[in-house]
Amino acid sequence: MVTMTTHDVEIAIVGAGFSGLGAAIKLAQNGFDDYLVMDRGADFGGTWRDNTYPGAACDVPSHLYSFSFAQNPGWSRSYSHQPEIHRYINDVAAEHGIGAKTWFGTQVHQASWDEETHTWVLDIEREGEQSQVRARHLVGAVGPLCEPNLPDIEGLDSFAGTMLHSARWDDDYDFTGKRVAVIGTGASAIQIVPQLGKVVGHLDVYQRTAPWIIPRSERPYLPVENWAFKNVPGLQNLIRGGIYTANESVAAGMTFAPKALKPVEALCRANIFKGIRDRELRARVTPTFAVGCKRILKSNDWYPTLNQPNVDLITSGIERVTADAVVTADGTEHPVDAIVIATGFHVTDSPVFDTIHGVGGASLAQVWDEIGMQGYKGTFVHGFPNMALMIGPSTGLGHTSMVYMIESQLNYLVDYLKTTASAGITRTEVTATAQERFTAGLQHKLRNSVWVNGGCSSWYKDRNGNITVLWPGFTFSFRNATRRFDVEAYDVSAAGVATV
Ligand code: N01
Repeated sequence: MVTMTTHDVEIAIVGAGFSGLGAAIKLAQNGFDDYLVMDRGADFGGTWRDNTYPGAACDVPSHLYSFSFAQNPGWSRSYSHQPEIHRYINDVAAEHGIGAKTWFGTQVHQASWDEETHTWVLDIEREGEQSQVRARHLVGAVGPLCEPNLPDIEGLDSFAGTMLHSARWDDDYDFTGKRVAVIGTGASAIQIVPQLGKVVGHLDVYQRTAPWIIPRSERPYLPVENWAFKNVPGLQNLIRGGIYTANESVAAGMTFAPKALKPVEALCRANIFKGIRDRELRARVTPTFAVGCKRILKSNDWYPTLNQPNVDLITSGIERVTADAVVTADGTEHPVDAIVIATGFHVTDSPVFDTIHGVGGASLAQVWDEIGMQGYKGTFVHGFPNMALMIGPSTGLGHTSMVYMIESQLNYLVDYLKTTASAGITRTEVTATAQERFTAGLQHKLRNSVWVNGGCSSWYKDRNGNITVLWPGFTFSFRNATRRFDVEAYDVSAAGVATV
């Protein structure tokens, strides 16, 4: 009989992107040194490591899209591109020595709650070897945008050319002169298409729903600005604060007063008017839902690319794919050498949910299948003791930096660990009542939001049409809600001892 090696650790962190790295740093800073980070990839960065498609960049300004405790005076542009963000994350990890406690190339196949010992048992595979990690606390930090979603299109499997998902790019594939199809017109596609449009022979862009797009005010920083960011005390904080405040005003429109988004719509319409001369094309790129219902995109080169003679915007739906072509509903065959799938991610139906088993062995997928993706303060889930989910249910944003939300969760996580450690608590489970009340409060706020009433379908909604991904309202209210670990919302006990 083969005995499996078990590694014991106090805190297991799965995922080494912004949130997993942030968790490791905050734990170390607060004296919780017995942690282990695991990630299937080869370095830090998560989504910013995996999304290497041409043009990948952030649509939150650089100074806000970074840790408040690791500000970067050296950002080269007002909006950062993927290689620079990836580098930043790895630099921060190195500065804090997190690599020493991180296992890369490690796939976590399953995580199961062990009621007898009040621990999580993780079945992992590292360098081809199966083993287990046993941890008192589990921090799930894989992020919501990690599992590519392939569209359910007849014949897609039979395509004989090259097929790439935006988040699984092949840097070696040469698009020069090729006939290429891009499926999707979301945040990823609008960055990919202008880059491909420069090199391909012909590009077909398959649009199911036109997105709202505002101009992107990106520019390189001047050396004098970088000098000032580095040397003028408080300047970066001032900039972060300014961007943060401006973004929060959009939150009000999205959640409480959708009419307040009218100026944003006017900006988008002016962007279309300026970018596209052809009336018929203008009509096809003009969205028919309320601005803000889906993520508002930022681009200066999307519309100009659609005007190019080598680019076609195809709005007749895709009927099927053959070995060498995309066939549209109007019966036209569009021959292609490569298909780029930019259809997003499994967010509310992530396969990761099947791999986490809580009390009684029920998986997160089974539990959420019944009640929808819900949790408490975006972090803890009833039925899954001692497990904190970073960017968990109801923490997503349509208007500002996720790093702010992550840092709020980190406050909560650290206070949870301090509270339970000092009281000798080994099992902490949010009560069903606390979770239900919290969820009901969110759904109440959401009922007037543009995400619900804006007339669109989006990845913000689950299969029942409920918004379980987004935080409704201002992010400072999430910061306030997570400032202190409110142990009274939890059932707590110590190993071998009844509920205390
Ligand atoms: O994915 P999406 P994404 N046939 O789900 C279409 C973040 N991000 O990867 O709108 C044809 O938004 C779908 O059409 P429709 C950001 O949070 C950020 O682009 O459903 N089309 C849509 O057009 C973002 O929101 C950045 O009708 C199909 C597209 O595919 C999130 O990641 C950059 C289809 C999917 O859009 C996801 O963005 C990139 C089908 N069967 C990503 N199925 C920045 O910071 C889907 N579609 C800039």
